[in-house]
Amino acid sequence: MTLTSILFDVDGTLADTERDGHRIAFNKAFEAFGLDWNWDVELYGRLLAVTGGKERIRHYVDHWNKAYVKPSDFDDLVSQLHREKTKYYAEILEAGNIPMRPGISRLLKEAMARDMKLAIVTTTTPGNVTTLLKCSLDPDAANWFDVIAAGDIVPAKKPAPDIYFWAIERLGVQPQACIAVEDSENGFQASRGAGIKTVITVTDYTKDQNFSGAAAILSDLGEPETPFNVLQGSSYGKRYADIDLFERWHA
Ligand code: XBP
Ligand code: MG
Repeated sequence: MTLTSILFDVDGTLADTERDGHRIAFNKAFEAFGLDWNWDVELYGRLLAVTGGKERIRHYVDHWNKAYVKPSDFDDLVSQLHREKTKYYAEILEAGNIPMRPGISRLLKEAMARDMKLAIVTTTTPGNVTTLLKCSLDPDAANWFDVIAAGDIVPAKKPAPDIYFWAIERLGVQPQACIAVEDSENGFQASRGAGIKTVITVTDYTKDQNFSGAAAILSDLGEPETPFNVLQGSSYGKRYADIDLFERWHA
């Protein structure tokens, strides 16, 4: 089957958002609510095992802060904390501090020039996606995508495949016509669970995770002047990922 569609994860894949974006925003929200919780770089890496910010806060309280006595309205508190966190995260993006990863802008433009279908498939809050695209890619970049699948639209977040199933149904394509780009084991399990071939671009947080069965594992998508490192799979003699290379991985 011909490759018609590329599906992109957001956090860790489009941009390295977690350590200096989401993590900082969570900590600011905790401080604003008078909580002495602080997620350092190492702890946050462990908390990334759970996708979704609200889910991550609950997981932290249940597993890492057992001394904390939950108030009766704890669910409300989680929602409020997460809203506050989302506000701070937008401020960080608007300050222009989170660039796109190498090759993302170039590959998206090449895919559009070839009339391919593009989708975003993420567990993050929808507003985070549009703000990131606007601030770090292009003012109009949200319109580059045929489908944006984000946040709570499916109850079961990655590693469940549900968000990928939702996205390909909206795109109107078969999984065999797609490639996904992911950075994490949770994301890879989701895309693979939906039957979609997946290329991995690792981050510092995910480089030691298990990606066996991926079409390729790369440092990043690379640029002509700053080539990628191929950690697993073949680059067919190429120095950066373009649509031709995606077609070879897909074949
Ligand atoms: C990554 C996530 C998200 C973010 C935080 O998603 O798990 O939860 O860490 O965003 P992906 P929210 O890699 O699928 O893009 O606080 O908005 O959930
Ligand atoms: Mg990710």
